[in-house]
Amino acid sequence: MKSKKPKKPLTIEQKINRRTFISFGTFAVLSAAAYKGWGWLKNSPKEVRTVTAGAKAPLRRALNQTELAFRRLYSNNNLVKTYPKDRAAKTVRYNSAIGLQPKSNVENWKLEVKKQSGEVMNITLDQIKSLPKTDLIFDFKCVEGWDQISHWGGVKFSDFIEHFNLGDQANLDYVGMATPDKKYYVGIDMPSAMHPQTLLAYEMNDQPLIPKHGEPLRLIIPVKYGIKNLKCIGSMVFSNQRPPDYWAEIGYDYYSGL
Ligand SMILES: Nc1nc2c(c(=O)[nH]1)N[C@H]1C(S)=C(S)[C@@H](COP(=O)(O)O)O[C@H]1N2
Ligand SMILES: [Mo]
Repeated sequence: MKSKKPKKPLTIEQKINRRTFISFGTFAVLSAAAYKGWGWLKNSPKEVRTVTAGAKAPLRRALNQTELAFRRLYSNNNLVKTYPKDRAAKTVRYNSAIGLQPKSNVENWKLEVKKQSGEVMNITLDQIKSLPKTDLIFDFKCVEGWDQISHWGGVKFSDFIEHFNLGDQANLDYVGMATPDKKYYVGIDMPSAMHPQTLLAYEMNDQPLIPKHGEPLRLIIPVKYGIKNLKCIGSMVFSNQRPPDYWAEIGYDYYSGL
């Protein structure tokens, strides 16, 4: 057997060259992989346009997985932080008015509730006001970047469900809500709707809601961004499919959780 030639120690320059080679080599391989990955994503089909739109299918899959992970992490046992009444803003910010009625129409207002079977219930404001009232003072957050501590009063969505014997409907995956003219609409996953701090609110700062804040009844759902807090609810629908959602249709996150 041939004896092994004793290795000559590398000179400093050789060492540097070798390192440089390895670094550049690694960089080239990773770049190629990134480029290929990008190409794959670029050429992959877009999601089927339904209630969400605009994302590549693999990205939507990833987003939906992320949503699931967050849903599991933030169960209904987690309460949003609340504040004493004196911290609530006296002048409450007002933001956007899609679907709000030009003329106040409280006298004729009714909440239309559509069950999965197609059966429709019409509920009056007085019926809703006859349920126990819950007050909530929390930090309302809009995706546009502002937040404000505000004070709302109304009926817990979960109390509403119980009182009107809608328990079977609450076993479905989603509830959709829309303004009377259907111009603004949101879809809410049932666990968030049934969260103990979700309200069908008819008061702000102990006063009946004024038109620009959603008279006579609005959704206050502190586990979501402002976009989901529909002002002026006209109808409600229960289903296992995602109900249409105004902002999700133009690319915002369907879940919009905090
Ligand atoms: N009907 C209706 N509800 C709506 C909106 C809207 O344009 N129309 N805007 C949403 C957004 S983006 C926010 S931040 C809040 C703002 O509620 P506020 O005007 O009472 O502050 O309402 C939400 N609910
Ligand atoms: Mo918003």
